[in-house]
This record gives sequence, C-alpha cells and structure tokens, in this order.
Amino acid sequence: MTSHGTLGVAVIGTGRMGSDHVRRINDVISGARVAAVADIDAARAEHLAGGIEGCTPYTDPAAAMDDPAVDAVLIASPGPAHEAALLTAFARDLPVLCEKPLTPDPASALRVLAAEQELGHRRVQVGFMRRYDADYLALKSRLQQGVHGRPLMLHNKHRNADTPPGFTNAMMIHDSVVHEIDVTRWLLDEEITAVRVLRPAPTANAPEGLSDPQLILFETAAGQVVDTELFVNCGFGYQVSCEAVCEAGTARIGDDRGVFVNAAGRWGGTLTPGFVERFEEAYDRQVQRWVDATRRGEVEGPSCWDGYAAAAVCEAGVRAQQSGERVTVELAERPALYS
Ligand code: ISE
Repeated sequence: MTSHGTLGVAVIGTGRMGSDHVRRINDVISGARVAAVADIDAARAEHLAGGIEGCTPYTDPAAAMDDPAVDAVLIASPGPAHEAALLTAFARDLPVLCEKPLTPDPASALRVLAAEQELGHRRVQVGFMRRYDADYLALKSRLQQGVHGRPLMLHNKHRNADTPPGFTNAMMIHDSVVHEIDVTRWLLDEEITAVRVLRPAPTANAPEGLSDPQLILFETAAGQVVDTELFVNCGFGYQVSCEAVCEAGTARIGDDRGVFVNAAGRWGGTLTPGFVERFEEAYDRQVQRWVDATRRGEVEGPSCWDGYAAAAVCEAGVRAQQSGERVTVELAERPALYS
C-alpha cells in the first residue's frame, strides 16, 4: 500500500464498466485511488488518466501493474483478455477484483484456479455484483436463517430494454444468465447440475437470429428447480426479480423500485433503464468491500471457484440452447483453497 494507506488501483480496460469503476474509485468510495489505467486504445487511456491526479496511462496491462504506485488490480477488459491479466497479476502477487466472467470457458478458468492455488492463497474477488445488492442480500439472509423453511424453487426474471449490436444467443447465456447462475448457486448454496433451454417464437423486436425471449431451467444438486425468463429486447426497461418458493412461504425481490405515483388517472412507478443504474449501489458496495478487505490484507466475496463453476454452467447452457436437450454440468473437484 502507498505511504498514506490509500490503495493504488490499476484499472485494466476502460470501456463501459472500466470507466464506470474509475469514476466510482475516484468519486464514490473511500480508501483507494486510481493510480494507473490500461487500455489497448492509447488515446482513451490518456484521456481518462488526464483527468485524475497521479494516474498514469498505459496500453500494456503488465506495465500498469509494474507501476510502483499500484497495489491492486481491477480487471474490466473483455472476458477473453481476463486469463492473461489474471496470470500477470498473480506473477506479481497483486490482489484482484475481476469483472465477470472470470474467463469465458471452463478450461481457461481451471488454468486460473491452478495458478491461484500455486500462489497458495486466494487473490481474486470475482465481480458478481448482485451478491452486493440490498434486495438480494435481504433474500439471502432469509434463506440462510430458514425464515420460510427449505427453498424448493426459484423463479427469476431478467429483462433488458435492448441489446448492443452483435449480441448473440451464446451471449444471452454468458453475459446475461451468468448472473442467475451465480445467484442460484449463492442463494441456494448448491451447485447447478443440469440445464435446459426453451426458445419460444421470438419477438419481432429482437435482431435477426436472436432467440429472444428464452426460458432457462436449472436443476441443483439438492434437487431444486430454478427457472429464468430471459428477455433482452423487452423494449420497456431493465427488470430483474427473484422469487424463492420455500416449504413454508415465498419471498420475492425486485418488483418495487423507486417512487410509487398516483397521477393523471394512473398509478405506478418507473423502471431503471439499464443494469448500471439498477445495480449502482451494488457496484459501489462491491468495490468498497474489495478495497476494505484488500487494505486489511484479506480476500472475500465470490472466488475463482465461483467464476469457474459459472463458466461450466454457461458451457452446458450454450449446449442446451443449441440442442434443445437437457445437458448435465461437468464440474471438477472443488480444491481445498475454495472450501
Ligand atoms: C450485461 O453484461 C450485464 O452484466 C447485465 O447485468 C445483464 O443484465 C445484461 O443482460 C448483460 O448483457
């Protein structure tokens, strides 16, 4: 850590999430500062660094991590670049907050697991931000305390107003449903063992070739069933909800956001436009918790194992999507470091 105890962070990748995290570290959270930014686009890195005192721009992630002012790394580059960035951080034994996905496929995630085990200690918190959302935390606490008895099913809804250009069916699993995969494993404290995907006739509002909406079904090791309606071109806003059906009751989050209005012969409220707004507080809490734990010399939150397990379920999910069959999830043995 730097002499005044503030964590110097290198932010790798300054696209939408990376630049939002730079703003967050600068303006919102405490105990950290952006000491370096790295982006393949030099002009972008320079522009961002130019507005921050003591921040150096780089195009090479390794050079940014070698900056003497850097104590920790936030990886927000595209998923395929994560493995190299993680291994570079491990070689310097630097603490990491890695945006989801840990890596895009289980084979590369396993290589990351092996490298972290070689270090002998956990170094990575994976950016599954829903675990830091106040609603999800309240639901988790109820399930953990057994307030409604044993959970039997989860019903999830995950709706986006629209998709960026080039969004594919596989990305509906890897980019979108990956959150329900993590939330399912975390809320139920069980691994997902099988996946099925139903593809109803698509909305005319979806780009050509995109099966939207989709219904995704998970089975867990304890025999619970979880369904997710994923509708990424719903057109009306961003909506995420989760209902747990338990032996002695149900608990549901995600319906009531913001101010409820009665006016002009109508009642209702507003929807957040996108995930950055809906999960803003969760992102803030996630980064603050990472900074606090890192300054204490600790690592907490979603681990590389969680990142690997999500990648394994995504792989099964894409196969289920393509085949229409029930696909079982192949999961490696869980290493002791993550028990
Ligand atoms: C995006 O990458 C996210 O992470 C959002 O949370 C999700 O709602 C969206 O569908 C993804 O594309």
